[in-house]
Amino acid sequence: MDKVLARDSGSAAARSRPRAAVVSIVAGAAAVAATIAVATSASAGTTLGASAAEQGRYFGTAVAAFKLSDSTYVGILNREFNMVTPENEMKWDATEPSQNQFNYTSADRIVAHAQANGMRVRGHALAWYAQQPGWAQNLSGTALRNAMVNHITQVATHYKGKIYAWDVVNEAYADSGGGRRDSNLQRTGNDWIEVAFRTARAADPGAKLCYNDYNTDNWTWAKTQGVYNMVKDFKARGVPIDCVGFQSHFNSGSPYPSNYRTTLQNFADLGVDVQITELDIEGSGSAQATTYGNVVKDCLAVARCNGITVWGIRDSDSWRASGTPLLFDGNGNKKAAYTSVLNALNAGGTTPPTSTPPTTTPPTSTPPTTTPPTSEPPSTPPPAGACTATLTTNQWQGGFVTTVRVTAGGSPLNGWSVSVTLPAGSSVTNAWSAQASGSSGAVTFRNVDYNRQVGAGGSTEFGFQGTGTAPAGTASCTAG
Ligand code: G2I
Repeated sequence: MDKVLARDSGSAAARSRPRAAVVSIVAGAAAVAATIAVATSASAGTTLGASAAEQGRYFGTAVAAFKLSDSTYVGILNREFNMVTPENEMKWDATEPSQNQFNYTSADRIVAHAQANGMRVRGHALAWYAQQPGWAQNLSGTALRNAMVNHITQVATHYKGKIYAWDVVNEAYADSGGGRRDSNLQRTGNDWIEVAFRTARAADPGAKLCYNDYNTDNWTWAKTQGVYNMVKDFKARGVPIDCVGFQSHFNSGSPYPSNYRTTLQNFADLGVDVQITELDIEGSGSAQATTYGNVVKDCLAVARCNGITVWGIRDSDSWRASGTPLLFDGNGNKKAAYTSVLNALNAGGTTPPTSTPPTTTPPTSTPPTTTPPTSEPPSTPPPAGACTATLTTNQWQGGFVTTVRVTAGGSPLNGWSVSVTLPAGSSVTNAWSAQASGSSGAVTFRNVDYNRQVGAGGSTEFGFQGTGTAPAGTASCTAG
């Protein structure tokens, strides 16, 4: 039997693809689609998505909604990829063309296509100096700051529970010098980026929140260092950031650097996931193929590299079409670069992924520093059962996000665990602010370091995401 991946990345895809390995069952009145992996012969993957899933990663592409009626395009998309990024449809000018009037038609189409085909979605992008609607370009100061917060809240809420990771802020650093890029958003105050992240976390606590940029691939570049220092500062101060996106648009002017893996690893060592978000490599033939293979190997070598997204399917779909930077030619044929990527994925054998869900920081508290590592547990542990857990669920066809509030009784908690029972056919694909044991049936979630202690009568939250039907509204909580 093929590996059934219970890891964060690629698990949904592993269950839904390759087609031969999957049976889809539509169950129950809620018409919730549950997917079950069944026995199949063991073999290396034959598609990008399946092979990436074997390594616990995803393989994605940018998608344009208007191309979803192109059968060649959709054929490749559905066969090869298990993550999609709307290329333009979730940008500010697309989703809020007039202030406070939202239009999700094109973006919803992509999300629906992804969900119907077992793919996940990277949201791109909530706050960016470019592709702003005209009305936003004309705002400044508090009016622009408020408009940004409203935009993030509305869009992230609309897609709550449907987004694997959001590019919360895109391209906020200057091309040289290591400082911030000047923009109308930057001129609202240097804290605009962290405000964007806190706003996104409040709206969709289940999505990983990423900072995304280009020319941050070479470790020695000032821009890379600037972004690195921002992420380090955010982690130190509890600003909710989960991941960094490396666009990785490579060409002769901005080549693949030999220290790329070092860059990915150094960012990961800050305690964030890393994702290659917009990969394209100009060129052709074996040179292009070799570079593509190297990028894949670098991601596989870094445990917190969750996956790779290429910025389009065929060369003709690319924003740099004349540079033929993608994996399929204009006719949809696989290029040498495709084979190189597939081989590198199938060779695998490097660093297993680390499951790294959003590390939800309660909005009003700054956790670890307030908990001295040497603090003694209470000499008399609180009695078992001295806590309660309540579930809040957002269910959609085929999946759910559940948020769990753990509330201490009359005694403080020094450690807690919550058990839930999932309906048959459902499984947990990731969890945040808690460590999950098991992924189906009875699943137990244990506190992580920062939320181990809960004061008498106080509470803390964690969450998990899954496929199938969410557990019903009760769970048992155990102290200790
Ligand atoms: O520029 C490459 C990428 C760099 N990182 C951020 C990405 O969001 C960006 O993607 C590109 C899209 O591939 C292009 O398709 O972003 C461009 C600017 O938003 C996109 O181009 C725009 C054109 O500039 C517009 O004139 C056009 O209306 O595409 C729009 C929709 O086709």
